[in-house]
Amino acid sequence: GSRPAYRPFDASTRSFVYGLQPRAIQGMLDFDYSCGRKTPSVAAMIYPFGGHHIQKFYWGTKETLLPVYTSIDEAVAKHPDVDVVVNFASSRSVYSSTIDILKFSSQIRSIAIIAEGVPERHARELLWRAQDLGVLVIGPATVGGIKPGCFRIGNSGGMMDNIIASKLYRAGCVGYVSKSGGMSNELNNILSLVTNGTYEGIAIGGDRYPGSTFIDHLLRYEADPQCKMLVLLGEVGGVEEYRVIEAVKSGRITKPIVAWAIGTCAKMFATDVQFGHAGSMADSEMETADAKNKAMRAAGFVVPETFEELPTAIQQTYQNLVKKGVVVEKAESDPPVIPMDYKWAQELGLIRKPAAFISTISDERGQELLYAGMRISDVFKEDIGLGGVVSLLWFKRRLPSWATKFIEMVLMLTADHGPAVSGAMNTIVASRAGKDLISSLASGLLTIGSRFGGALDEAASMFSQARDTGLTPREFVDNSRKANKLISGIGHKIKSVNNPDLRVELVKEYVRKNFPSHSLLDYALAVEKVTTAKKDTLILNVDGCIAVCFVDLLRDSGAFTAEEADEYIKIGTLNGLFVLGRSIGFIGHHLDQKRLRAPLYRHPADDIFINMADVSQPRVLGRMQ
Ligand code: Q5B
Repeated sequence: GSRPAYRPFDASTRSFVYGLQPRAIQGMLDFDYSCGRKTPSVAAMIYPFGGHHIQKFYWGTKETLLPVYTSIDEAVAKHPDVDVVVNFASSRSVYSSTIDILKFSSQIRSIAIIAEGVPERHARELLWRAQDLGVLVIGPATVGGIKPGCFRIGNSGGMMDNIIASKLYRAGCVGYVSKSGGMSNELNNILSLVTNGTYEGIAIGGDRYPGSTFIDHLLRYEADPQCKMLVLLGEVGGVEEYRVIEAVKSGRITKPIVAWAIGTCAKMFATDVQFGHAGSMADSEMETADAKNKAMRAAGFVVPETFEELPTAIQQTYQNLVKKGVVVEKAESDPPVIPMDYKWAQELGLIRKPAAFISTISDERGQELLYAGMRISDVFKEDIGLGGVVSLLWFKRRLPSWATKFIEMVLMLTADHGPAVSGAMNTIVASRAGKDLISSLASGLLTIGSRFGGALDEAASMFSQARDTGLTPREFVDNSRKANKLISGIGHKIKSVNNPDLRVELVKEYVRKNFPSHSLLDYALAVEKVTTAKKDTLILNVDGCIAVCFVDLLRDSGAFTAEEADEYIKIGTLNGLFVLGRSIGFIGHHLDQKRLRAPLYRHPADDIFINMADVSQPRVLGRMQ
């Protein structure tokens, strides 16, 4: 690339992210956008599993697509402008993936390794190989680092509000190094308050063998004319601070450097203390934080007396540079507004939106599934049965047991009525055409209509209206005939007075015995007397009988108001009973055909009277060419 070795990241840096890390990538893209970058800093993802695909990300208020490649080879070939890899591979695969990436060292010049728990022998080998190839490695065990206004490695810098608060969307003049990512957030904050901000900040990671150390980055900052002062946040353990001391002493580092070694409290413990990082334990006196602070002070670093005084020390050093004219402060400009993620804004209570749906029957969001407020465990504890479940989910209330038993009875006796009825036929034909269970079932269900199985709602409405308006059964039948209207719930293809439908008999018997009232059933039976006098197949059929009994249930169980009872009929509840019951049979017919390996059905032509007598010759519509 065209950028100098001391400046691996600038405003045109492009990277690959190894691993599927959509959140981290979105964070990088949001950062880019806040910096005013014109192109995203992530060019692509590399993920060996799942094949090629693309993923969608926000770019400001718009969206952008990033490719996912399965190998570094392909990614490198497709994106010659990329020279950084942010490697999110796990500790198990980070070694092999980094070795792969290093094969492209002529293009990939920097690698950030985020994984924690990388075995030290692997880390050492990677470190050695990268050094040999002149590739900068940051990590392992780090969030990486940040180059304000230019490039953000993964999640470093924290959430977007933190990025904005610490002014990381534009460059300051202070370059810092620390071990921990958490402390680097703190430094970004301090620098934004007491200086013109961070120029670049790297967290080298807390492992014993980081890919690059304090001195590597501080020498880069020293060489970079845009970086005016240095901050080193060291810690107890290891000797890396002494390498910086050497560089200051030998004149390789000349820029003002403010430093602090964390862990001065270690001496307050009676035994050796291992702090959070693998490397943060003093093996000798010189590795203690106190010894480091003393040595750095002696070498001419600005070292405060306590950590609390670090901001003041940084501020004074910075102000000196301003006074001398080394740093020229620029007027601030506001960063572009990054749209807040919807979820986050909602969580913060900043926005509201009318829900597109309302639902009032069930809720699975809590610990336990609720049916109309009843816990699923109580559904079983109280043994409310299928009728109880239907009463909860359809009517949002618990009905008395005579009513839930009636619902179950209806489901049981409508479950099937042989293979010859319209719906079963269609299920069977569909099944034999090779359709799956759901298609075959749907095919049967779609057959349910005003003549077959779907006459309940209309029957309920016709009979109750007739009775409510005071029509005698005969007047009702006569009126219907005059209006040329069939009475829903009356008539059957094969059942008749002499061949009674025993299902209807069972329903009548149950209702007479258990319902508090059955006035509409009685009215319907009086109507049946009139119709069967004309033709013995004009019986009160199974649809009609269930329908009028259900009206009696709705009106006289005490569980519904009169308005609710009417509404349930109006909104088409009762056909639901037949649909639900008969689904059992249709599924049975489908399984039966599959079990029988029944072949494709074709209806015999001799069973279809084909007649085109009224078509003398094909009619032509429109103009022929
Ligand atoms: N007539 C059910 O028709 C059927 C009349 C009527 C006054 C009536 C017919 C009908 C209303 C809808 C209804 C549910 C189509 C039926 C069911 C589930 C099932 C099915 C199974 C299962 C039968 C002959 C003469 C004509 C008509 C007159 C007929 N119905 N008058 N009110 N309702 N009913 N459907 O036998 O003077 O000779 O011209 O539409 O309730 O689907 O098992 O199969 O469990 O699966 O073909 O039980 O009744 O009679 O149409 O030839 O009529 O009676 O006007 O008079 P049919 P049609 P006319 S239960």
